[in-house]
Amino acid sequence: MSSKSSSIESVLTENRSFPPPEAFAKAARVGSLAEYEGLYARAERDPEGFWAEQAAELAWARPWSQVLEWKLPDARWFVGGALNASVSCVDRHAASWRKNKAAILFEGEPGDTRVITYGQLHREVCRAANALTALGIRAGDFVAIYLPMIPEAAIAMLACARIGAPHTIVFGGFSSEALADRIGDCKAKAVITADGGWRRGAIVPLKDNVDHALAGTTVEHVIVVERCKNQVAWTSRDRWWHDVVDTASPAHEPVAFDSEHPLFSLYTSGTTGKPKGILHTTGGYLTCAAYTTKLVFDLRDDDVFWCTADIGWVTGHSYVVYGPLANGATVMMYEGAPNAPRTRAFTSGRDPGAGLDRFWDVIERWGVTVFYTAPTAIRAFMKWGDQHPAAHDLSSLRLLGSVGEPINPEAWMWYRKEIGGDRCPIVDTWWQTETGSIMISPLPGATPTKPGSATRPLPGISIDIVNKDGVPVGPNQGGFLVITRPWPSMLRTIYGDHERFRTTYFGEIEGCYFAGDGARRDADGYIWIMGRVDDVINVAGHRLSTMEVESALVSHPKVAEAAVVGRPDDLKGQAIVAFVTPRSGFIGDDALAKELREHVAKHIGALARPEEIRFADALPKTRSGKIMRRLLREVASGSTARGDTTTLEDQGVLEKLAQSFAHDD
Ligand code: 7RM
Repeated sequence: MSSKSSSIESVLTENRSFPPPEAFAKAARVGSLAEYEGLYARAERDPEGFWAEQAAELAWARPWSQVLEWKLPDARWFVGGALNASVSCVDRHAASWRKNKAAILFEGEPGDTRVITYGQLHREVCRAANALTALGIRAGDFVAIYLPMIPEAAIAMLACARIGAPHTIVFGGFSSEALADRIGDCKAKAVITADGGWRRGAIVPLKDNVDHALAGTTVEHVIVVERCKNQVAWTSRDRWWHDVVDTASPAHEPVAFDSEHPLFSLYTSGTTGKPKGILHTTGGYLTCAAYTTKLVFDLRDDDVFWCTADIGWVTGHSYVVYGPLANGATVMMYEGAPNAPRTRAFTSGRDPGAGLDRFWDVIERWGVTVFYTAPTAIRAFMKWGDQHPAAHDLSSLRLLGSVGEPINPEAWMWYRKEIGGDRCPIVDTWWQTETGSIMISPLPGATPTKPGSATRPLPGISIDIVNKDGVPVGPNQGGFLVITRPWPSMLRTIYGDHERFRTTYFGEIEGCYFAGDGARRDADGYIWIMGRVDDVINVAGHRLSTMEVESALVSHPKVAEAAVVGRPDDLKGQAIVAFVTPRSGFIGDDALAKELREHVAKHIGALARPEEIRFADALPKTRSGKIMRRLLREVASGSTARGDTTTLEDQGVLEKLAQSFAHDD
């Protein structure tokens, strides 16, 4: 083990000896549905008063003079206020009894571990801030971060925030072209990367990718964390993190920035090929990240919160770094793949197994109490088999979360039973990169859940479901999900394209924010997200949501996962093609295909019976678990043009699917 690691047991014992939880929340834990409704009503009556109360939980250097200035589509929150995000996330805890509390529990894919207390995090963030400043990075300069899930990722983000340099994180699984596009778009002055990162036992060559991406860019400096000790090329703009950060002073006087100072931009794909740089600002974003973490996950000082998202995704921004740290919580950070075993060097020579239980192993060894992951991961776990979680003691868990796509009821039930042991509430949280923080979610212990529904909006969030004229639709009628009032963590613009921002989000439905999702609200006021409105197939003049057909398929006991697309069809306009991954132990043969076609016909109607069923071991997905239907459409229609595949997690999957098509036909 490296000298940086310390024993897990000692940290957890330390945690238990701290004083009981205190002062997390003035808007305390919500204990019942009536209490939720009361809080919701209060926020509706006085939204600005409500949000001011939430913002007051942060450390402000200068109070705001006005809560909100709103001129659709432009919002300014906490106008005149000034703060430094890293002070709320780090300094105030480091200056309290939490200084020796673990902020980050880290496990690398090989099995190496580190524990970083709030006191240590403070010193590291200060060092990194000093190092960036010494290199000439100033407030307003963009810094690109291209790192694996290692503590330096959080440290780099907070150091950028500390000096007012907005960060743009590019997911480590993205190619050098994707990185170059994003660096070029935000005109980043520096890149923080690593020599490599571990993924399924292999090294992702991050530094090499950066080198390829940098030709003809504005980047002046590259800071490289030594992680895998793989060989890297070196130029005059490169610096080792340990040379510039470890040697810098651990003291740094933070400057306060305007509440509307940009905190970060994060690229997300849109309907056109060009990714959108979603811009978030400081006061409003941090207010909501902190508020929603407190409300939805109800974190206490003895919790270990594990949000499995990579920091390259907005979920990692809000629920690995800004939200939990603003609350003084302990977060778990794991570098690698969910199906990678530790190496023998870290299992005291014991057989590490195949690694299909890695997440449960992490939960057990670190005592994770709150676990937040994506339905796609849950369906993978189902596919790998129940014996893997069953082999571990998961009794430390008290709350489970889901995010990224609608969770099918079967996966929900499996999650509840096999992982939560029927004991843990599940929070199904709906939100977007654009919303910055959770908008719709049950509150544990207050909102009765229904499998597959994100339930009701959080206090302060005004949601409606409307038709294209903006008229609210009735119960159980499908419509567009909109947010009818501004909220502090709303995106402020698409970087460099304010007009696209206006038309995309405020130009579709008069007077409100258009999320791009279809949804319905049931008679109890529960919201059911139906998926992106552009994922619609038209079969013989009937509009079908791909989601609907997929839900029917995954309700079949032999199906682990399904993706449905339309293929041009001379007769019907579009024909339904379903890509299906069977659950372990079942074979995708003609008999199963027939069974599934009938199953869908029975559940939805003959109209929805898939024309064709294609079995595949895996579906092409983004890292956050969103099935890339566009690619499947291309495969299904026999086209070889692939367009932009930079967000695809595993390029191999696509090759396989295309081949299976060519050979089977
Ligand atoms: C956090 C995140 C946003 C899109 C969104 C939805 C889908 C996310 C849920 C969900 C149903 C959920 N940001 N989505 N969460 N659909 N239930 N709980 O995923 O910008 O990457 O994606 O994801 O379609 O519009 S994101």
